[in-house]
Amino acid sequence: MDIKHLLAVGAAVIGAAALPAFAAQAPLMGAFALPGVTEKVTAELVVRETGPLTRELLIGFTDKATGKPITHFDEELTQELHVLATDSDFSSFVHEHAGKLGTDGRFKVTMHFPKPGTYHVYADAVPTGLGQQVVRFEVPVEGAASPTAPQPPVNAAQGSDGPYTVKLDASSLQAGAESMMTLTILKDGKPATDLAPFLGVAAHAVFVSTDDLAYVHAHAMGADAPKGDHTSHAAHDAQGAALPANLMLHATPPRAGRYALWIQFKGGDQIRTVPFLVTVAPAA
Ligand SMILES: [Cu+2]
Repeated sequence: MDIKHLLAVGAAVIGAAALPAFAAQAPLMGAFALPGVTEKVTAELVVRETGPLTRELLIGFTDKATGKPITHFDEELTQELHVLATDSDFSSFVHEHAGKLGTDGRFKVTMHFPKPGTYHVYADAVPTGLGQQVVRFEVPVEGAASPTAPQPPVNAAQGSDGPYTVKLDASSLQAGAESMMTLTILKDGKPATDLAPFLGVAAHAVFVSTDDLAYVHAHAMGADAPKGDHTSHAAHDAQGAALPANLMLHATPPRAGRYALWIQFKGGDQIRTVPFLVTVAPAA
C-alpha cells in the first residue's frame, strides 16, 4: 500500500469521525473466497449507510505481489465487478454491479438488502492479468425487519418466482469435477417462450457453500448448444431471439456438502431469482 493510499484511508476515517451523521465504518478486510484458485489480491470495503437497509459499498483491490492498488479490470459477463450477497441463513440474495472503477481506485455499488442481518458479500472481478478473484466480506446491516422477509432455501427439485418455475436436476453434481446440471424454465406451467439474455447469458447460477461459504459462479446455455460454444455464447444470445427453456449448466463445486444456489434469468423484462438448496456428492 503506498503512502497516498494510506493517507486517503486515514482521511476517510477522520472525516467519518467528524461527521457522525454520514458515519463510514473503518474499512472491512476481505477473505479470499474462490477455492482452488491462487489468491493474488487483497480487498477492502467501506460501508456507508444511505437509507433504511440501503448501503453504498466502496471496494478497492490491491495486488498482493506489488502492494499496489489495482486499476485495470477485464469485463466478465458485461461487468467489471459483480457484487453478490446473501445473509447468514441464506434466505436473501442480492446481485449488483458497480460500473467503472472510480477515479479514487475504488468501485462504488449501491445495495438494497431485503432484511437486517449479517451479509456475506462477494466481490467477483477479473483484475487484468490475474484471472478471476473473489473476496468475501462480512457486512452487518441493521434496520427494521420487513414482514415479507424471504425464507431460507429448501431442498426441492423446483422453485418459483412469480409466474416462472425452475425445475432443476442437480443430482450429478460432484466435488472437484466439472458436473452438469439441467434446468427447465416454465411460465404458467409451460416451457417459457419469453426468456432473454441476462448479462450476456441465458441464466446465472451462484453457489455458496453453507459449510464454509465457498463461492462458485456458473452460467447456463441452451441444452441443444454444442459444448464448444460455452465460452463464446454471449455473442450468440442476440437480443430479441427468445432463448430455449431447457438449459444446461456446467459447474465445478470445490467440495462435497450443501450449497445454497440461486438461479437468475430474465423472463419478459424482469430479472427472476429462484433459490435452491443442493447437495454435492463427494469425489468419485
Ligand atoms: Cu453480476
